[in-house]
Amino acid sequence: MTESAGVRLLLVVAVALVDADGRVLLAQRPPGKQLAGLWEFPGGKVEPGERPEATLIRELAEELGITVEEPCLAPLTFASHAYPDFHLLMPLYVCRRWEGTPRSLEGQALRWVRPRALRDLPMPPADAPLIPFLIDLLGP
Ligand code: 9L3
Ligand code: MG
Repeated sequence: MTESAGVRLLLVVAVALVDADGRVLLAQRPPGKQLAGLWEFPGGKVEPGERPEATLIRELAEELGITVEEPCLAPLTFASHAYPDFHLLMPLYVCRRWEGTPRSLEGQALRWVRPRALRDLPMPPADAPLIPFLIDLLGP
């Protein structure tokens, strides 16, 4: 979190993992966490001094047990949302190649869904506006 002129900016990176059928992996935020129950693109906070791609590689290993090589992370777009107490800025990457099978290592439910079906899942306010970009890229 950085502070400037009273605005707190939180940089979070997220990724659309895309399987061979064009489905995308969503993770459900576990009970007890902020925004519990909502379905999000996997990712997390960028630590001070960390490159965003390194954050994603770290988070994907910690949360899903998969290994991603940096060249497989393609930037797609940015999301942003102003919460009452901070402003979230969230680049979204796309990744189609990884090693291992994503599994829940932090108690989060996981689902593979077609981009069109993302509209039926309750998502955090930063994530929902990303759906049209994925439909453009992957089809419905
Ligand atoms: N967040 C929103 N969408 C996402 C991710 C990975 C994170 N796809 C939001 C939820 C929290 C903040 O970013 O407000 C930090 O996330 P976390 O560290 O609590 O997972
Ligand atoms: Mg996370």
